[in-house]
Amino acid sequence: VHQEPPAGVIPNLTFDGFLQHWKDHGFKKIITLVGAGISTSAGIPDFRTPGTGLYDNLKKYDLPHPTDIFELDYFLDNPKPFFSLAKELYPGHFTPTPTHYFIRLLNDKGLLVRHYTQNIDSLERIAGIPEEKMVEAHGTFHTNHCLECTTLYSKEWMKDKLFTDTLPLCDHCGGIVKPDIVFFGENMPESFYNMPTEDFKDCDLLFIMGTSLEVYPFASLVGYAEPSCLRVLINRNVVGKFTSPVNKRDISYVGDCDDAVWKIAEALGWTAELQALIKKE
Ligand code: CNA
Repeated sequence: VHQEPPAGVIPNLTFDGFLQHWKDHGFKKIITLVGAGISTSAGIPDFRTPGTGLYDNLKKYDLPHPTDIFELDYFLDNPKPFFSLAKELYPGHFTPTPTHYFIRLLNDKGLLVRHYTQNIDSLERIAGIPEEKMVEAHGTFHTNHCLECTTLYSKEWMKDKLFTDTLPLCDHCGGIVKPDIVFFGENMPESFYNMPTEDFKDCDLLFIMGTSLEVYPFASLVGYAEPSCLRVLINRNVVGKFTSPVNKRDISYVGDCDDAVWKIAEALGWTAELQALIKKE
């Protein structure tokens, strides 16, 4: 017996259809999943964009494989490439993008359940997204630990070492001190494992922005969305499973994050508020 596939969660599964639905019916519980692509317009390169991505620009460090820069074993042998990259990416030199402020605006309007980020640039903190609303899945530069004796070091302590090109060695045991950035094979923060089940209950809109969805387990978060949750991918290229022929709830906006958020703001009459947030900060 031929069965019609069930209708989509909104009548028109296009970006315009999504904007129309938001205007007519609203969304109540929004989650954002983001990656390096939301920060490229701030001047921070992503990993995988050919040519400008960091993986294509690590040649000067002479790594056997570009991803070695985030491998713990490699780091213990040769920490210099990571520290010179850390210096390049160090928070404080960059300004958040319209996309960061759009997410802040979602929070100000009481719509943001949680912001899950793979980024380590701290731009969401600078944009004013409250710490308790975030899961910084790949860690931050805000804290540092000695890998030998686990002594905690401040951001200022590490910054001083980085910017004087001094290898950060523990004052107590001489072990190497590493920013709490999650390396391959290291555990993610507890919140990454504890929060999603509750967060995704009744979530009606999931934004996936500026990520290649190639890094697991982060990428598996898209699977937590219930069938009734609309998933909107905003990325320069289509990634993940957003090409299903029996799609009922996925929308892809292929283009720049900032362009997309300005379009959303315009459709909802939020342009002035978004501009004001950007100017104020
Ligand atoms: P990625 O694998 O480099 O993918 C980035 C994606 O964003 C690609 O699909 C790009 O096409 C897309 N993209 C780039 N610019 C834009 C834009 N302006 N608008 C829309 N799409 C865009 O990066 P992921 O975050 O997916 O990979 C996960 C890694 C990257 C995480 O572990 C991060 O820690 C790491 N990373 C973070 C930063 C940062 O903190 N800003 C920078 C570089 C790498």
